[in-house]
Amino acid sequence: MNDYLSILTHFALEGSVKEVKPLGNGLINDTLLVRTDGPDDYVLQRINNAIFRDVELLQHNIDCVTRHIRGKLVAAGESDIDRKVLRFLPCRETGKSYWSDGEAFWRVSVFIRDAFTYELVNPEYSRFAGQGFGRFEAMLADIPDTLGETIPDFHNMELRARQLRLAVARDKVGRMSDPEVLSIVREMLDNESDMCKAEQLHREGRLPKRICHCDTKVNNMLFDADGRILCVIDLDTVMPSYVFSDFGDFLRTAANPVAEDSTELEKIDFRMDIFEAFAEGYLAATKDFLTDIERDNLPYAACLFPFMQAVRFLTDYINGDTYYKIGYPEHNLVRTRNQMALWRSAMGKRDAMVSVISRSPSGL
Ligand code: GN1
Ligand code: MG
Repeated sequence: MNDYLSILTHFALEGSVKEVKPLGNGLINDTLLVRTDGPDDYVLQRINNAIFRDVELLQHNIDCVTRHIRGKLVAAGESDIDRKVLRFLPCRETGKSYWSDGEAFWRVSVFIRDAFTYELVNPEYSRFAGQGFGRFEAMLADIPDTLGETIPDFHNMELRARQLRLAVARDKVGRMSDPEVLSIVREMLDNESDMCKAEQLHREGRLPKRICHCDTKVNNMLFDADGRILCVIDLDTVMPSYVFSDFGDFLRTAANPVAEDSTELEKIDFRMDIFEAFAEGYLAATKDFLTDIERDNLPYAACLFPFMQAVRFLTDYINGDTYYKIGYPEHNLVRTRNQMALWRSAMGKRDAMVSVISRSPSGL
């Protein structure tokens, strides 16, 4: 607590701190809730600068995005804006939106009151989420600033496949001797070229990069008590990417009836009702900018993300668990099995997804 208090002295909090406790279940940063006796509580985060190597760029992206969205909300006459876009406190000494002692990097944002996160959503909430992410992308379509890639090639499937092959070749901790691992690797490599379609389209000049959130998992979204989306949180990965990122990553978490590390594989079934509702909300909100190629490939995006996530989890497992936080030694393998089961289920419904998209009114 004392360490946290001394970090917090670098930010102009209102009120005095009553309690600091862990918040959420992110796999990358350390996140804490700071309760005060003032009007607001706060979120204190230690930015994982082993993963986000350019914190200056990361915070630049976040500053630009939150400023731009705030401006749009003000112009639209929205109320309750502090619950609809994140607000970061400036560092007292530098005025920047983070503080560093040269080693660790910290930032503080205002905690959004009366907001709920979900691990599972129903179709109604899924439609709101589709609108919410679609609007997020639409609002950022005219951002005047140049944003950088906070993790270069973050959702580049070709790169993720190369990283898997490298991990397999090095086999640093001997996990390739497990026949199950080998067989999953084979299945992944057999499907590599289909799943790398986005990079191919991009090279052909047929698929643009736009500013996307890139971590639209369902628990990165805040809903109000009526189930309407308030805002999206966890903006570290907001960067230029394909729209597939936001569409695919939401469904990866929301259309899975169980958590991404559940061992109840028999319950995994890619939920078409969630897909349909999300697609409807998303297509309505993005109709002014989405191209035909982007729209027609949304079913591919829904398959790509469980696949890419499985490749990333398995790569980390083979590398000896250096990237994702784990709770037990097999955690990344368990996550891999889960995401592969979801991917197989989604692949079986790919044609059905294509029909949903093609009969969608905003798709005409
Ligand atoms: C990481 O930190 P968290 O849990 O929001 C990861 C995402 C993965 C996700 C899997 C920077 O996000 O890409 O989809 O874990 N973020 C980064 O749960 O790698
Ligand atoms: Mg995240």
